[in-house]
Order: sequence, then C-alpha cells, then structure tokens
Amino acid sequence: MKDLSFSTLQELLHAKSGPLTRELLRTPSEFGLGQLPSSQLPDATTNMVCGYCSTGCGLKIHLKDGDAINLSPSGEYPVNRGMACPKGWEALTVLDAPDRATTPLLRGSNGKLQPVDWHRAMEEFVTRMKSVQSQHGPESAAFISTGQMATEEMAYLGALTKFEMGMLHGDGNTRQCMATAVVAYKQAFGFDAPPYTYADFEESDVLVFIGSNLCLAHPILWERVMRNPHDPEIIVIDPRQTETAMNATQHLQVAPKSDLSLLYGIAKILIDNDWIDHEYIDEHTSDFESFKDFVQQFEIDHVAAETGIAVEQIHRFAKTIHSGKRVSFWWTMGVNQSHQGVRTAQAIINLALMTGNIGKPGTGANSITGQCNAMGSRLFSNTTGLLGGHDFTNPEDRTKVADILKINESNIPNENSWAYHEIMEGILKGKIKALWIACTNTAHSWINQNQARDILSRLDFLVVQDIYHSTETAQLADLVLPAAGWAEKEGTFINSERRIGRVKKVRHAPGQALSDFNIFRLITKYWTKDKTSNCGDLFDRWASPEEVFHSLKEISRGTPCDITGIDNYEMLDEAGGIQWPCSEQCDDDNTAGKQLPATERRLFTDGNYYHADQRAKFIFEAPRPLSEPTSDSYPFTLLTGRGSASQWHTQTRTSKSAVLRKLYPNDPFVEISPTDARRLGIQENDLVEVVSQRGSMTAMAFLTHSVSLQQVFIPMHYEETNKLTDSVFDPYSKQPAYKACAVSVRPSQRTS
Ligand SMILES: Nc1nc2c(c(=O)[nH]1)N[C@H]1C(S)=C(S)[C@@H](COP(=O)(O)OP(=O)(O)OC[C@H]3O[C@@H](n4cnc5c(=O)[nH]c(N)nc54)[C@H](O)[C@@H]3O)O[C@H]1N2
Ligand SMILES: Nc1nc2c(c(=O)[nH]1)N[C@H]1C(S)=C(S)[C@@H](COP(=O)(O)OP(=O)(O)OC[C@H]3O[C@@H](n4cnc5c(=O)[nH]c(N)nc54)[C@H](O)[C@@H]3O)O[C@H]1N2
Ligand code: SF4
Ligand SMILES: [Mo]
Repeated sequence: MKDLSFSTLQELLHAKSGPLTRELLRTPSEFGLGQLPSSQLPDATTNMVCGYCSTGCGLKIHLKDGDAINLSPSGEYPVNRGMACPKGWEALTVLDAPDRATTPLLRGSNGKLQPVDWHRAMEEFVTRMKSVQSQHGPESAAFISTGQMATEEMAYLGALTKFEMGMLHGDGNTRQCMATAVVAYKQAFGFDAPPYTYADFEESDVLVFIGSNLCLAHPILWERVMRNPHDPEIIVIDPRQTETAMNATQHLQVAPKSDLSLLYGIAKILIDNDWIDHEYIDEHTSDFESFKDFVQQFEIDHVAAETGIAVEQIHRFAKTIHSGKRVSFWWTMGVNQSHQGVRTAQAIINLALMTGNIGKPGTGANSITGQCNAMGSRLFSNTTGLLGGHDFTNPEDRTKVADILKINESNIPNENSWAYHEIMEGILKGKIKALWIACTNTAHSWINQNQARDILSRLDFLVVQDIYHSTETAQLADLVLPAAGWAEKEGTFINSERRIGRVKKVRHAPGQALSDFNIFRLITKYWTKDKTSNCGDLFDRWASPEEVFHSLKEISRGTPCDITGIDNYEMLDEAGGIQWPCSEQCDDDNTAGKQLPATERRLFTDGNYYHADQRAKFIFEAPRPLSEPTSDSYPFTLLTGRGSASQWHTQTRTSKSAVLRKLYPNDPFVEISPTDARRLGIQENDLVEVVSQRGSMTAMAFLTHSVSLQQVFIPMHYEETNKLTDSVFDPYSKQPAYKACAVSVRPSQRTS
C-alpha cells in the first residue's frame, strides 16, 4: 500500500494536528489568564463560530487542559454581540451522546451493521465503489454533500469525487434550502451574491420578511431587529401567524404560494403612483420597461382575491415601502421552497431595484441562508458549480481551476451534475448504483419519504458519513463512516452575510471517529494505493484544511467572491470574521485601525452588478397554479417548517440535550384552526391522522388561530412529516416545494 503506514492512521486518529495544535498548546498566559491557576477555572478560551444555523454566532470556548469544558457567547463578535440561542449554548453537550459513531460499521451477511476497523472500511469502500464504476461506468457512483461541513472539507470532497474518482453527479442538501436564492441572484445580479450585512437589520426603517420565521429560525438576527433604534415598520408575509408575525406591525396572511401575485400587484401600485426611483432604474438595471408592461395585469382586486389579503392592506403595504427611507426585504424558505420560488425571489429583488433600495445602509433584497455553511457550499462544494463560483461548462473556468490546482484539465467534468432529485431518479432508473451521503440525513429530510426510502433501498452500495450511527439514513447504509463533529475539527464556515469565520478542534472526537477532512484523506490514500493519482500531488499538498483554504483563495482571485486578501486563519480570528469579497486591496479601513477589512460591508454600493453590462435584470413570469390543489378528499393545505428555536432539522443533534428536549414537544403535532377542528370533532391533544396521496402520519392536534382555515402546519423535525410531502420542484432551481401539498385530517384516537 502506497505510503499509508500504521503510523499515518494513528496520526490521523489521535494527533491534534494542524494549526489547531498551536491554538491548544499555547500557555494560559498567552490567553491573558495566566494569573488564575485555580483547578476549578478554565485555563484558556478560544473563539469560534457556532455549528448550527447560518447566523454564525461567535462562541467563546472555555478550555481546561486543552479541552473544551464549556462555552459562552462571544461579546466581541460582530454578529451576536454576547448572545446565543439555546442550540448554541448546548452545542458541546450534544457531542457526548451514546449513539455517536465511534467505529466504522459494515453491514454483514446477517444484514446487521457491525463494527470494523478503518482498514477494512476503506478496503470495502474502494473495492465496492470501483466495482460499481467498472460495471456501470464512472458516473454510476454519486454523492450528496451538505451545508454543514467546513468549506475546506466540502471542497476536498468535491475535488476527490469529481477530479479523482470520476464521478459526475454530486449535489448538496443546500438544494433543499438555498438553490432558489442562488438561481434568483445569478440571473438577476450575474453572481450568487446576497448583498447585505447584518447591520442592515438595525439601519432599516422598514423591514419586510417574506416566508421567514426569523424569530424562531434565526433568533439572534431577530435580536438584531429588536435593537433597531428607528422604530421600524416590520411587515411579515406568511400564511401563518408565526412568532415573527405576532411581533410585526403589519402581517399579510397570504394564501400559500400566492406571494408572486402579491409582489407583482405591489410593483404595479408603486409604478402607477410613480413611487419608483427612475434614476436608479435608468442607470443600474435592464428590462424595466417590459416588467412595467407585464405587471399592468395585476389589478388590485384580483390580487386581493387570490392572496386573501384586503385591498386596503395591500395599499398600506405599498405605501409603507414608498414612505420608508431605508427599506430592506428579507426572505427565507417560505419563498425558496416553492414550485415558483425563483420567480418569487426575483419579484422581491425587483421591488428593491425599482425603489433604489439596494447598496445602501438598511436596504437590500436579502436572502437569509439556513445552515452554518450554506454559503460555503454554494461557492466551494464543487457540486452545482465548479469551485469558487465557476462553471463546469465554461472551458476558460476549467482551465483556470486546473492551472491553479496543477491538475490535468481533462479531469474536470465539462458538464453539470444532476440535481438532488435527478440523482434520486437516476437510482430509480438504475443509472446510479452507489451513493455516498456525507453530513445530511436524506431518509428524513428529503421530500416524499416513502418513495425516497424505496429509492435508497435499490442501491448496490450506500455509504453514510455521520457523527451518529443512529440517523435514519445511517440505519439504511451498507457502510457507516464515523465523523468528528463541530468543535472536533478545523476549518471555516461562511454565514448569511458572507462572513467567513473559523471552527476549531477543541475536543477529541470519540473512539475512532475522524474529521470529515481526514476521512477524505484516508479514502484518497486507499483509492490511489495501486495507481498514481489523477490529480498529481494535489491531495498531498492538501494535507490540512488551511492548505485547501489557500487554494480556494487563489481560485477566487478576480471573481466576485475574491478572498485573496485573507492572509491566513489567524487573520479571521483577529478581524472577527471577514466578509467576502476581500481582495488584496481591501485591507485598510477596519475600525480597529489595523490592516484589516471593515467589520461590516455590503455589496453594490457603486450600483454595479456582475452582468457584462453591469446592470441588474428585472426578471418575471406569469404565476402558476399550486402543484397539488386541495380537493374534496384532501381539503387542507399542509405547510411544513421549523417548529421551535430548540430543534434542529432531523434532530440528530438537538434531541441529545436534556435541556433542549424540555423546550419542545417530543411527539409530532399538527397545528389546526379551532374552527376546522370543531367541524371534524377534534379536540385539543387528540391524536389525528394526517393523510396525503403519498402517505400518512399520526400527530397530536394543537388547536391554534395561528393557522388559517383549511391549512395545517407540521414541523419538519419529525421523521413522519416528509411521508406526506410531494415531489414537486421549482423548474429553475430544482429546489423541492416542501411548503404546500394537499392533505386530509381525521380523528385517530382520543388520548384522554
Ligand atoms: N431552530 C431552528 N433554526 C433553524 C433551523 C432549524 O432546523 N431549527 N434550520 C435552519 C435552516 S437550514 C433554514 S433553511 C432556516 C429556515 O428558516 P425559515 O425559512 O424562517 O423557516 P421555515 O419555518 O422553514 O419557513 C418560514 C415560514 O415560511 C412560511 N411559509 C410557508 N409557505 C409560505 C408561502 O407560500 N408564502 C410565504 N410568504 N410564507 C410561507 C411558513 O409558514 C414559515 O413560517 O432556518 C435555519 N434555522
Ligand atoms: N418537510 C420539510 N422538509 C425539509 C424542510 C422543510 O422546511 N420542510 N427543510 C429543508 C431544509 S431547508 C434543509 S437545510 C434540510 C436539512 O436536512 P438534513 O441536512 O438532512 O438535516 P440535518 O438533521 O441537519 O442533517 C445533518 C446530518 O449531518 C450529521 N452531522 C452533523 N455534523 C456533522 C459533521 O461535522 N460531519 C458529518 N459527516 N456529519 C455531521 C447530523 O448528525 C445529521 O445526520 O431539510 C429540508 N427538509
Ligand atoms: S442563532 Fe444560530 S448561530 Fe447563533 S447560537 Fe443559535 S444556532 Fe448558533
Ligand atoms: Mo435549510
């Protein structure tokens, strides 16, 4: 075996390697705590960003003998300023769970997963992947990546699979989440570029939230809104009266997926009243005239009928936008997860452009991301796009990336990957035979679960790389690779406002678990043991996350996400995270007076966009009807989403904290209006059956006026929820439409 000695493995397993070592081996005095030698006190602290949501809060980790013993929110970090939500406070606790994956597991001839050592796991991985590829072609093996690993890990995985292993198809769970925003921005601005900085939450006098339950899904960003000193108007557009809507000054309770008509109707009112910024439109945008003609058909009476919002309320909304001096528009999954998500996001962008509310403090058409590193995945995972926002189909981009990485250009695929759902369909059609899922829980979070599970069962080889062995997807795997989690490894995350922050290894992963980075390195070693690597010495050079970071910097040079001005990881610590872009020229205006970039930076301050003509585009299209309208048999529209600030997605992590478990209902519940419940003979806390054309689930009835008549809401955190959802996708972003399908509700059995 080529240069994979026992000691290499030992080193990977046990070493506190890389830049981290320097962090951990510093003496307490270097952290300013040297005068306090009490055995009770932590002997050092170090800062890193949280590993859950895209807010990207800074957390101070308290260390004892080099290991994390506790944490507290960082007071200096520009994002959270001393605050954290319950998930953040409990982030270390959940790593100590008994179901942590501590050794590789291989499905034996008895059908059960059994522990094996890394050597056996790697032999199995390589033999079976290669056998599938030699029988069915290199493209018959695919991967699903994530928005929750470090950028450097995603980049390594994307390069290893596509440049070395010959895979063509690899997508991320970011498809479920941010694909719509990506496509909307690319088409409108010429690059996937959320323009804002969090200070905008405090600098607006009108904030419009569309399909965002910020209060619960991004609680610390909501805190930033609460710090806004301008007594702002807060407008929430959501079919439900969410926690966020309850705190709004205006709540527009739209019929599900009717946002597009509403936003076009608002555009018409703004145009008809001449409440638009002609100068901005003339100088910085294209296609406004055809947009203006297009929106004429959105008569307010029709819009009111379609959206269920009163004419006066629509007028008031338009007028508030007009009278606001600094209006910011924010959107999340209520927009992205829709059969017409991209056009809805662009209708929001259009409003910001036509009123000149972009590129200035307190403004913007702002998509809030979800996962801690969704932005890293969008730019650097090598899935949808070639590394660094490049394009697989563009020969110049391929040459550039190949030259920088010193690899042969022919190793870079010249076509795009299938999207997540196309990969799933590929399995169904027998074209994909092996799948490697890293850091996402497909068998819970993917849409239309009964079908999804059937699809996964058809694979010849399913590899799941996770920090827990108990996840719904790991339970289906042929091979489970045990990963180290957040705080057990090094790298960087990029948050919603484009801020790159550090994650550090401040504790050992349990058992034989390895960082995702080191798992990828180990696989590289075994994959190339009998042959020379297709990528020359690339993977030898990529021996630490920071080496990968330096390559990514070079790849970003001259692009809108240029980060060549970030010297090294230490600079990220010093600056309190750094927002992209940060080219070599952006180093002179930091508030601390150091040669560091400014703490808050927004895009498009000069009105120049990334299209060749430097203009932003108005993009629009006629609204389409709901993919699955309600009917006599299925009279309710099901909405799904986040249920509480203390639950994270498929709950593999948050369910491990006793504190968090007290903060949310353990069993599935369905929100239903008291009027509908009465009609169906359902009382509070009754068990009910919720049935769609694809499956059914039992949930406890929660009677609340926060949902409208003939609508119900179930959080996504429960395994059963996605048995109901329908495989419908936005045609441009291919993002699943998780937030509207038709269901029926009937009493199941009374609990008391
Ligand atoms: N506590 C917690 N926080 C999280 C997460 C978590 O799992 N738990 N996940 C993170 C991730 S990855 C993401 S992507 C974000 C998601 O953050 P959000 O998008 O804010 O959360 P959701 O609850 O999925 O959806 C937001 C709202 O969209 C509404 N909605 C549904 N249909 C429509 C519609 O047609 N129009 C409009 N206008 N609204 C609609 C729903 O009623 C819901 O209140 O949260 C992040 N933060
Ligand atoms: N019905 C419905 N479904 C939805 C949504 C909805 O609103 N409604 N929202 C969608 C959205 S926006 C999202 S983002 C997805 C999220 O869906 P998933 O990505 O499936 O959800 P998570 O529970 O975050 O899964 C992450 C997995 O990675 C593991 N993990 C954590 N850290 C690490 C690590 O460092 N390394 C490795 N290898 N593994 C790790 C966790 O244990 C977990 O199993 O769900 C989507 N599904
Ligand atoms: S708001 Fe998000 S980033 Fe901040 S502590 Fe909570 S989960 Fe972590
Ligand atoms: Mo997400």
